[in-house]
Amino acid sequence: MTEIAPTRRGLLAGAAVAGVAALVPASLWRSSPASAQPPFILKPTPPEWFVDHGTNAEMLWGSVDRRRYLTPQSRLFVRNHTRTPTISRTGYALRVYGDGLATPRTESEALTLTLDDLQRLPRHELTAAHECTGNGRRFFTEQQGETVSGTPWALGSVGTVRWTGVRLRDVLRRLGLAPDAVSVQASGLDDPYVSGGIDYGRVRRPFPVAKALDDALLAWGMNGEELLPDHGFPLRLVLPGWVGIASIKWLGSLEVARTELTSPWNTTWYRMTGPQWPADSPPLTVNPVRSAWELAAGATLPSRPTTLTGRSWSGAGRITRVSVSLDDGRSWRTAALDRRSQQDRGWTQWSVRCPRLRPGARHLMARATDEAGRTQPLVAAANSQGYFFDAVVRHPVQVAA
Ligand SMILES: Nc1nc2c(c(=O)[nH]1)N[C@H]1C(S)=C(S)[C@@H](COP(=O)(O)O)O[C@H]1N2
Ligand SMILES: [Mo]
Repeated sequence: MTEIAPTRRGLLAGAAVAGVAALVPASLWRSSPASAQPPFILKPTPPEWFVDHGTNAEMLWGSVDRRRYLTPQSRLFVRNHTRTPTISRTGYALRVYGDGLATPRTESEALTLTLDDLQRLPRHELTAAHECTGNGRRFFTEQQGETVSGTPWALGSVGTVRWTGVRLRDVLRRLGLAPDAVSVQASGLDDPYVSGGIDYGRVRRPFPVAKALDDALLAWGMNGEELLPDHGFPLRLVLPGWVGIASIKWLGSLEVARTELTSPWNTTWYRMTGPQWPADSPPLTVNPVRSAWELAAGATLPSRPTTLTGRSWSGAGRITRVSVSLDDGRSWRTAALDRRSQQDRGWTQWSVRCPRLRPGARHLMARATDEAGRTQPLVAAANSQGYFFDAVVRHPVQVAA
């Protein structure tokens, strides 16, 4: 991969030429029979590392290596609405269109950018937490007795990875943005999503141009490797700090518009819904604060003094404080913050020296505060789709005799 910045002309010329000839093979665009069939996920997901949730796979916190800051791609959770598509690098091109371009283009007139085009732009790397909106969902039921829909994740639909790619603002500035562009819609190349007999079309979600011009990334690499098919090969969008759904995998197109775009992924799903919420609650964006112990649920701890570790993260920036309780919330102490990413978008690793404990069952609890001043609550805000479980999780352990 080259680190040398291309000339402006290089990309523009390439894009313009490709724009005429729509280089994406028709097979990628034809809508396919949409009921997902296994295998949903292509990488190995052995039960020592993952919980199988059908089209999704959850990382087991008990399998996390405390010496490693980054989540290896092989260990990262997978969240698929249908199944991982196999896309070849040679046939691939990103399509960009819409009336928000300086020179408006319809979808059939889209500019197309190959990976080579993108890789000639200034390369950017970013370490950030990556997390599903529904992470922790099962605790709405387990801790709060609430019924919610969706994948019953414990806390394992999260990781911290180092993305490699190009800033979306560098791409949009080169293509030329209309001064009044407001919205960008990203669409994936995976099968259309069908649920309850309704075909919702390709997985897609709009986001503000302001985010596109701030820190959005078009990523082709993770932790120095090329993306695995399950994580979006050959190219995905990354909206750092935002809900996982914002980071569209297998990125097929970007529509740039002068009006607000919508999709079911910001109107029906990924908003707070239920009796407590207004009908026009906004699409979810910045992830909340959460914490996890690097232990399996029900893990056995020695009764002798030991060091326990965990991680906390927030979509809004760095973690400033972590309090832990080793006695079901009766007393709290401050954990040592051991390691975080220099860019402050990744999680913080912490540890606590645990004294000799009485044998038997107990719960560990961890509660973090971020630099935006947000502290994890003891009860998460109820919502029918089980998003944003940010409350302190009661982690069951057994202290050995
Ligand atoms: N095209 C497409 N992009 C997608 C999804 C999908 O199903 N299709 N799932 C989204 C959701 S809900 C999440 S949490 C993240 C998961 O990314 P990962 O599987 O690489 O961990 O991808 C997002 N991007
Ligand atoms: Mo998600």
